Amino acid sequence: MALTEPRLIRGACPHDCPDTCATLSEVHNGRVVRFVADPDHPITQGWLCAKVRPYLERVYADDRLMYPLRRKGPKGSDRWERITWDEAIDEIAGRWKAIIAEDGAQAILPYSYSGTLGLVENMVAATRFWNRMGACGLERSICDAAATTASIATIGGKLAPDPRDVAHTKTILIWGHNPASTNPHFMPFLREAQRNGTYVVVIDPRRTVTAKSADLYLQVKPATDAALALGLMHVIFRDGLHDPDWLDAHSIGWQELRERTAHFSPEKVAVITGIDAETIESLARRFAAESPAMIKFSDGVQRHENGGQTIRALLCLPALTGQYGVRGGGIFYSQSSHIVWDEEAMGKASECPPVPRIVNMNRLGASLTGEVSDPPIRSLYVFIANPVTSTPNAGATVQGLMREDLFTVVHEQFMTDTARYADIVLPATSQLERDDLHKAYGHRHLQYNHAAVPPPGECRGNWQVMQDLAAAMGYDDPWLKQSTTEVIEEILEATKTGNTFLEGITLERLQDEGTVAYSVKPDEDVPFAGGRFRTASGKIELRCDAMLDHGVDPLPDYKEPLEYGAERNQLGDLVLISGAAHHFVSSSFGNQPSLQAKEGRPQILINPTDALRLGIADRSHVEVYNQRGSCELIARVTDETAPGVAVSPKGQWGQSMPGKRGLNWLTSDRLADLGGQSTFHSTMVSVRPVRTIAATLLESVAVPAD
Ligand SMILES: Nc1nc2c(c(=O)[nH]1)N[C@H]1C(S)=C(S)[C@@H](COP(=O)(O)OP(=O)(O)OC[C@H]3O[C@@H](n4cnc5c(=O)[nH]c(N)nc54)[C@H](O)[C@@H]3O)O[C@H]1N2
Ligand SMILES: Nc1nc2c(c(=O)[nH]1)N[C@H]1C(S)=C(S)[C@@H](COP(=O)(O)OP(=O)(O)OC[C@H]3O[C@@H](n4cnc5c(=O)[nH]c(N)nc54)[C@H](O)[C@@H]3O)O[C@H]1N2
Ligand code: SF4
Ligand SMILES: [Mo]
Repeated sequence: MALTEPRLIRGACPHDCPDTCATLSEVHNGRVVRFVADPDHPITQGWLCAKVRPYLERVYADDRLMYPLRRKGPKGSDRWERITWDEAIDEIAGRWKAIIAEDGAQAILPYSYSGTLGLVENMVAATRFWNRMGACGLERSICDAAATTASIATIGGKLAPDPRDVAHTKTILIWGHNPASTNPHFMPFLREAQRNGTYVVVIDPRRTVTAKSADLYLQVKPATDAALALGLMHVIFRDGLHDPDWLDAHSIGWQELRERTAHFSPEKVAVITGIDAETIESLARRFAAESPAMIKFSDGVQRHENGGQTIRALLCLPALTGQYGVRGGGIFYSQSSHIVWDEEAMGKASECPPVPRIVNMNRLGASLTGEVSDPPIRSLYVFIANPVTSTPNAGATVQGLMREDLFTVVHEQFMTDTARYADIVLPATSQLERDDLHKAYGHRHLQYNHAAVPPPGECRGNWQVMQDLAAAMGYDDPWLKQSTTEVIEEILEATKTGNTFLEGITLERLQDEGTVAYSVKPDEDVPFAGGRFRTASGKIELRCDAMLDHGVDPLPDYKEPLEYGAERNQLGDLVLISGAAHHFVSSSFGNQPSLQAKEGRPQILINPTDALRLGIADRSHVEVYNQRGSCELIARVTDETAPGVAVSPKGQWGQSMPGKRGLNWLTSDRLADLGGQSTFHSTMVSVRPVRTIAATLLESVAVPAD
């Protein structure tokens, strides 16, 4: 060992971020002493973001979970006793066997999402064992379900250009997306393009960091983007700026779309969106004339009740002027569909019982408290997720977790808001302590992550725990016993069939080189080259009849969310939007002191007009509340947000907030129009000053006794 040290180990950032940075760990005496970016990676380019630069603080944190724990006090009391892995696995398997004997495996719900995006530690661990068991399925719709459904139906998948192609873009609309925080390695390419003349437009209700450096910032009203897109299309059609030949050849339904957009005059759209008519007119003309023109969005813009239709409208716009298939033009959403891991190799579903029923993850609280019955969910297994902090309507989730008859296991790196309510807590490895394979969703590289050091304490990886549980349950399938590298190789080989992007890519190459670029043929480099779409029709479906199956209008349309209008609760008069925090990834890093200090205390941004109306001072404590719950935040009075819109970044942990209630105690768990999508931003709240003890005392003194 000593002879080979210090060693540099290649890895990949595991977090839910499009950049999937290539990392290097320097190991000394069995400990990682330096964790840096790979200087040779074409996208990472030698730097890590503010969140991951101090990664060793996370890996070697004092509060890292090291041993299995069993609850000692009442649920949520945070009192624990240390147990051995054998005890933990025996107890879990014993409880599950009893539940399965009485109610079937449908009463057991695994809940996981995006703590790591690794192929094995996320996707395989979330499928194989649970499929074998026949456990309750999870509809994984908290993040991107509406946009995924809309993209597949409209253009045939999530196929983005190479991020470096922004150099060819003349006009870019960054639409409901904040890459300065959420896709940081796109920013240098954008800046370079902007210096060379690319006109950058940011459309966001919040004047974000990204918006501050735009050439044009449009402070759109929340959830009105479909109307704005239809208004831009109105002008393009009205003024004959569209490309009828391209539309005839490569699209379905452009004449009907044109009729639909006739209802969205700039004047009408101005009233809906808050963007004045002249700006809509001039932006439409610029989008048509200054091409290649591109729309870049990510996942935040869809998180409201009409998120699916919104994405449909955004996808249609570049087609009008034939921007798809043009280098630097079209849509930049996600790279995910370039390589789609072979589902059968991953989950082995064909060898397993059918999934008995499916719970939508956004309805976790509702599902635990009555929405799912006959039988109810009797056991919950949470890993790579922190639903009490990150899932909507957290009050209902906590109510469910408090059920005496629910057996909850949480596999975690830290004692999160969710782990606190567990019956058994299991300690998880970090990315530096296991192998895995990562596929970026913001660029076209595979990254192999080598374990740099052995797991500390008794931490075990997700796939390892699934194997331990499988053995205890008596499942004997060979695919539950494969090593991580065997799993990766099997899935890689199965996915290669019919996917030219994987040509020449082998497990050995991935392990040796760490970063391997997709094998992109020249004619596949720009998505939709030649106007070829991956839809069944081969065209872009501006009118998309597949929408009818979802109960959605086949043409893009604008509707106001019910929570803002028709079903508005009297308790709310401000729209609450809660996008990404700059220094966390969802709730990950929310407990890391240096990042907490940079992010600041949990806050809510309120426009000065609202602050005046509500009697709220800058930096004062406020209670934010609605029909679902309440939480306490620090008010920041700022014109970064518009009147009527409050902004509070996601990810702050409830356990350090008053009443242990975080932001998601407020958020809507209604489902959006497509894909069972979350609707975090379709949330109305009220805000009032918190009556401090001092103020209450003063008032009681001031009231004259009679
Ligand atoms: N630093 C950091 N990076 C992250 C994450 C994080 O938590 N922190 N999360 C990761 C994850 S899980 C995801 S899915 C991606 C998301 O990546 P993004 O989509 O870029 O991030 P969000 O902040 O969720 O949403 C982007 C913007 O949408 C705006 N927005 C909200 N409602 C509307 C609306 O109705 N219209 C318009 N036009 N804009 C609206 C918000 O104000 C926000 O600035 O980021 C990933 N990267
Ligand atoms: N209000 C509001 N809430 C939101 C959003 C929003 O826009 N607004 N965005 C939503 C979005 S886009 C997303 S994707 C979700 C994300 O929601 P989640 O997937 O729940 O993500 P996190 O909250 O970051 O929790 C991930 C947890 O996994 C743990 N973890 C990391 N690696 C491992 C591992 O290898 N093994 C195990 N067992 N655990 C591990 C981390 O410690 C962390 O506690 O949040 C959603 N929540
Ligand atoms: S969170 Fe994103 S930007 Fe930061 S290191 Fe990870 S992949 Fe790179
Ligand atoms: Mo997400």
